[in-house]
Amino acid sequence: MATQDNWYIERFETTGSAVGYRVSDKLDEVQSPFQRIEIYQTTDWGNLMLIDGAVMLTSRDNFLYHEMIAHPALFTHPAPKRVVIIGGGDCGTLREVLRHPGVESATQCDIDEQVTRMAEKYFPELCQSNADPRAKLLFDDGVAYMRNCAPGSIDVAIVDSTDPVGPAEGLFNKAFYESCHRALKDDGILVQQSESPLAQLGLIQAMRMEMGKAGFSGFWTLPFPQPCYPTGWWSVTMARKQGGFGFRREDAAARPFETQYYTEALHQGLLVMPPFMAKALG
Ligand code: AG3
Repeated sequence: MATQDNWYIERFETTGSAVGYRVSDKLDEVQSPFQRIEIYQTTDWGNLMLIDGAVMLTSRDNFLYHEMIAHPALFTHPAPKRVVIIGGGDCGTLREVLRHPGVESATQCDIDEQVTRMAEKYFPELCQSNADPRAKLLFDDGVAYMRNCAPGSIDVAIVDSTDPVGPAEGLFNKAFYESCHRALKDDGILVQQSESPLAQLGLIQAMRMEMGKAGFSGFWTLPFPQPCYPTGWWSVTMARKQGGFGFRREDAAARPFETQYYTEALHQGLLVMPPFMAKALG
């Protein structure tokens, strides 16, 4: 809810900090069977989506997150054709994935159809690839979806979830990662949003541990700015069954689509871990 002076503030008790937006209007609110979704119009950041009070995205800065959860993994994989997105109901990740001409199918499985309905209305630019014949939108339990995937059938699995509480809790443990491991081909890649490297290195470490127990052997965490999330700095973590994190640099440089943040040089730089992260993550 917006405060009396028309600022929406998301407070992070554990870090003693907050992120806030001046809002000019409340556009919508729906209580789905899973969560409460609210949409505000802000004075400077376009529309704002909250889920259970947590900022999910703004029109103005979601390109950072969506480019970074999609392109590094897709340019690390030798030839990604079959992509699955768990969560990602706002369709922003799906749009980035479908920019890759080699992708033959991208299936998005979000538990909550209302997130997509709200995105279609208030973030139509994120949904512009939903009618792409390669796109498939499912509204179902992502944990069950991955469990039932044919073994060795997926090139890249992307987990674009909310924080690891509530509906997303089951996406951060060994059982889920085992399903991902089984569903991925041998050269497949799992990539998951992994919260703030400034505030939640312990969580990132725990995720990598659970992924390791599920059979993944290599991990790489990429930090990037994301002003609308706790601490303003965010991360994605990639995991592989085999192989490293060198990427198709030439293909990334020659990408046949525009990006606002991702470049091959930026990606190259992210193969060097900031020392404080290297120290904690090894
Ligand atoms: N997924 C990450 C949301 C986490 C934000 N956490 C918070 N505000 N406390 C966003 C979905 C974008 N496709």
